[in-house]
Amino acid sequence: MRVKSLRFETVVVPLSGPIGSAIHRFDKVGCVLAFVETDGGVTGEGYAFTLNGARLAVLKAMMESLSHHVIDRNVDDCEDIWARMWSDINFFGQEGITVLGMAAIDMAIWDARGKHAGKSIARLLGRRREKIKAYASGGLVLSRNRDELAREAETFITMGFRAMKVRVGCGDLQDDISRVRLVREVIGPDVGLMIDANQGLSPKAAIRLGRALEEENLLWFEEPVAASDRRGAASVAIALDVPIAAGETEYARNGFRDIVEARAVEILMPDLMRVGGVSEFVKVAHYAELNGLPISAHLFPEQSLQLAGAFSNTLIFEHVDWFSPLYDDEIVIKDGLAEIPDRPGFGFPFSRVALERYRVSV
Ligand code: SMN
Ligand code: MG
Repeated sequence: MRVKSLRFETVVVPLSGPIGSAIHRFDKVGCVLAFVETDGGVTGEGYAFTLNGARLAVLKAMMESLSHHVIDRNVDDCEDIWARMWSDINFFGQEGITVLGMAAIDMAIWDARGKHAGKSIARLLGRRREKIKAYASGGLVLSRNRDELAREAETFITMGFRAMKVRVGCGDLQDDISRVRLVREVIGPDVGLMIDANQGLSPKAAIRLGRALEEENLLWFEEPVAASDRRGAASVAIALDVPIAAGETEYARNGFRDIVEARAVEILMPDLMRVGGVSEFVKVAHYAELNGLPISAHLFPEQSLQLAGAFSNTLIFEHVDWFSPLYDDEIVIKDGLAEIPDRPGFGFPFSRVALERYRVSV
């Protein structure tokens, strides 16, 4: 099945409220959607996104610059297409915007492969499970006050979640501690709780915070320090019992090799666009497994579900509702578990109505 054309659309989707972390502040997400049309009558879909819609034009131009690697190619040659794009971006650098551009195209090709075969991507990769434990990640952020934090934690429980993540790194260690303790009080001892500092702490501050929260029985401590500070992250990992999770800021094989070799991380969190798409996600997931490390995909909830369905070392699934307005289908969460759709490709085609509503020109 050959690719006849590749086209892109840009959308900006408003969130239900602002999201503030130690380093982010956004109230909408902008996406460049990639559509691969094949001579088999199938449309494969993928995307990459930016916070607040910043630099959408750059991202779109990056994708357009890679189109010639895909046109007229058989979608089953996805490994060769990936390798050619990877080689092409070498001159600009194999991280950042270059990798995001490749990733959206690679995702669209895998979606087309699945749709052509009439199989979900989990089935194409080899299925491991039909449901996965989920955690709520789209709230409990620094931009909520204490009342909002408590109410949101309760809402997540009502929605069926049995695990959730709180953002820390507000600049005041005592505040961070009391906000995490407040959420723990609201949800009780049996609901999974993790923290994410979004790179906002020094290694010493991270160790102090981790020690102060030992009693809270956290599932992990995510991105305690700057992603570039591998040595600092390793020192936090040695000092604390709570597992250190990171990887959302790493690009492709090189990034994951570096954090694993530095012993800076105990749970790997590949992000479908920053890792370079499905083709590279597969390699990172297996690399983690060979190193005895669990993974938990970062964002791309509708697509990452298929990956959670395929790899033995998947720990838990990150749920946010930020992108859900783009789809007709919804992620189903019951008793703390997310259902992994058994529909062709990613199983979440973009809604035509949503594309009309959120389309922007860049
Ligand atoms: C996160 C990522 C991107 C924007 C805001 C927050 C967060 C996560 O680190 O893990 O989801
Ligand atoms: Mg994070």
